[in-house]
Amino acid sequence: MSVEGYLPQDEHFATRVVHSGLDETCIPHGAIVPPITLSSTYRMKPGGAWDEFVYSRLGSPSRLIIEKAIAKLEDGKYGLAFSAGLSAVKAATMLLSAGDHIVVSDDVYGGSTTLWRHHTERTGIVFSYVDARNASLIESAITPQTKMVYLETPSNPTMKIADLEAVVAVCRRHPGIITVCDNTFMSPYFQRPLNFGIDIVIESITKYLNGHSDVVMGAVATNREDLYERLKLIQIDSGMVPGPFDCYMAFRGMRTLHVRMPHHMRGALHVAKFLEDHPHVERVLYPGLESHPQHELVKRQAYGCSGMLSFYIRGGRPEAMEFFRQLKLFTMAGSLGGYESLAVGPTFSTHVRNSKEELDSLNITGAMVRLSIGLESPSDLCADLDQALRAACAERSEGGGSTSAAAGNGGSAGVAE
Ligand code: P1T
Repeated sequence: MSVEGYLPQDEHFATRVVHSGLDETCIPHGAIVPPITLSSTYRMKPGGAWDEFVYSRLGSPSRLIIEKAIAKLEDGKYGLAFSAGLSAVKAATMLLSAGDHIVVSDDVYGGSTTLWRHHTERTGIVFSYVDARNASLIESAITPQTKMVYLETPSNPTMKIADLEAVVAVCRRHPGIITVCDNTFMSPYFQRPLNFGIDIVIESITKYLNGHSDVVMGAVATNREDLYERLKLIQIDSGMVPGPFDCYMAFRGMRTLHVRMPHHMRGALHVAKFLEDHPHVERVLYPGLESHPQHELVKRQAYGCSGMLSFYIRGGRPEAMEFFRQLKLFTMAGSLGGYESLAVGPTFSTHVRNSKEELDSLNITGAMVRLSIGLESPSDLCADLDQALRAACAERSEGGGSTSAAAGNGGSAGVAE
């Protein structure tokens, strides 16, 4: 289903979601649903050779299914599944060696920067963070040692958009640079970066691809055989592989990606417009809104926008904390992309280990709220946000600025039911 004004959706995408991944190797006995193959090891033939599978870390029928499906959904030739989204992030940077330089968009998932700062930098890989909204800043940061440019678009949680075509054009002027794009916030339903010449796409399957908040898993997809071969070795040599049950669950969740995503967008747009007009909201960040500074760009490179949005509550951290306490339908929790709506403050969740200076420079403040809009009725979500905002902000201004412990304990003072 195409969204007006955005790239026209591939009319065969839904069929790929429903059918990709399966062949006779993986579904014996004519079963429609693939079995979960639990075996950790596989029998050798009498001569000492193996058939397709050897040992589960190296590959298993359950994993192969999802890897084939991911490749198809990303418009790629190759897919690889990992034990977590962060394992896929780790695998991409394991392509680099000591002395190599990587240019990263300045606002990426805090877990990715934590991984790099605590575990990757000391291996001798040098990181530069730049505002990837401007491709020329990326170009200025490139040195003879630069081997990778790493993007997240939209970024988590400030929703900045990188111009995929422009970044790829810059990198092609510097042969040897591998371009990577974390596509988790969009999912392949709304954005397929390989079509813009990006070399490696990363997905946290945990999010939209699985869609049910009950699996942690990641993936990479690529069109480049050389990168696939290297990433495959990293995958099997590091052991960052998902188990068969998780593969089954994620594959099952993935089959309805095209049904869920338009509803996430519809809900998020409804909520974003509602928040934009709300007296207790300072600013809304949603690329699907006309007011988003890069709305035209996102329409040129995506098929729509997902259910992810952020906003700044009028006031500061105390108002935000009271707002979280007052929510009834939204659950205060990290993660995203499930059928249920979640709300979280990046400063105490996704970016809890980033420095204050870094958060300040990215405008990730205590007043920032990030929402993952689920599949509930949008009007019910707006009603919940409205009552929580009014309770948090109106009550504080009436009460002279002190947080109401009574309301936090479930009292109803100032809450419009
Ligand atoms: O949690 P895991 O499956 O390892 O995925 C890591 C990851 C990678 N990339 C992006 C853009 C992400 O948002 C994440 C995980 N993010 C959250 C848990 C979160 O609440 O934002």
